[in-house]
Amino acid sequence: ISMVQQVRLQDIIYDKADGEGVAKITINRPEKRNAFRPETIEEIMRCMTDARDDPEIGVIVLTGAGTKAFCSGGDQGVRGEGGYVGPDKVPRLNVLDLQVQIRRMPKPVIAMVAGYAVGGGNILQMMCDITIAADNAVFGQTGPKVGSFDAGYGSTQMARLVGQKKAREIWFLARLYTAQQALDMGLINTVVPLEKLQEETIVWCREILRNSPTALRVLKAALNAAEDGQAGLQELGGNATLLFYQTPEGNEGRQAYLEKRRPDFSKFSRFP
Ligand code: 2NE
Repeated sequence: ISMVQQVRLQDIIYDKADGEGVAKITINRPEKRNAFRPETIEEIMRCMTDARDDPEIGVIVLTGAGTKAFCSGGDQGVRGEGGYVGPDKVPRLNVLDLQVQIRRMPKPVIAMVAGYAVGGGNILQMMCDITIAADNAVFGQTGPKVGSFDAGYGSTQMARLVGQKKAREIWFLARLYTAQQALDMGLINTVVPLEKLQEETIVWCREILRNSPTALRVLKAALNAAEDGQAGLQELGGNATLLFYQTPEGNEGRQAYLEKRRPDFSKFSRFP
């Protein structure tokens, strides 16, 4: 039996089970359909950083408490002029930082969606590498109805997932879509009965965890790089450095510097 470590923060729950390799971040504001406020995002980002740094963790699951919602986007009750306002009274759109953090996370992030994934909540599931949805899931953008939009990843990533025509429909009409419709348009990866959602997510996590972590990390960086321009190449390039630092050739340079001698790279082959 693995020990579950659970940390309950103000707006989220963070779970890690010993030896399982999975970290789970649950937005815990079910009375607001798991809408996020600045504190929610700050807490998620803190746990994402912990999961990234923890060598035991190979997959991160992002989800919402209860079965009614994954996340209903920004909490309109704390929306001020210029962003969402927390205890420090500063208006923030820090969900954009979380989107980037998920994008750059060198481990797969899975969205486990029951109920509504709308507005900024739909964008969060789009930023995840894989989305597993329950058959009661509902997806869509409400921004144009409530005077909001995401003209960053919320638009560009959506168009890449579902195509330009469909992305324009989703944003311009602000309709809601069933899990099956979302699957058919390429917005998510699979739909399962609600009562099987956790079980199916664990199956996907375990399959991923059996695979080479380095292969997964470089593949994610490569899939990002094709879309992310200079930032994407920086991420992919960082992986090349990480691998090079593990080679005798890379270490010859460091060793020579420390020994105050000229490096001898002659023994390393020039591959065709
Ligand atoms: C999610 C949805 C469709 C659910 O409908 P339903 O009927 O199941 O629940 P209900 O009764 O609407 O909601 C239950 C409680 O949750 C609150 C509601 O106000 C309600 O509170 P009480 O009346 O019981 O006190 N609630 C739900 N979503 C909330 C939210 N986002 N903010 C604050 N309170 C919320 C339905 O609730 C809905 O349409 N919600 C609003 C979705 C929305 O417009 N989200 C914001 C989009 S903009 C955004 O996320 C964004 C962006 O575009 C760019 C940057 C950053 C963020």
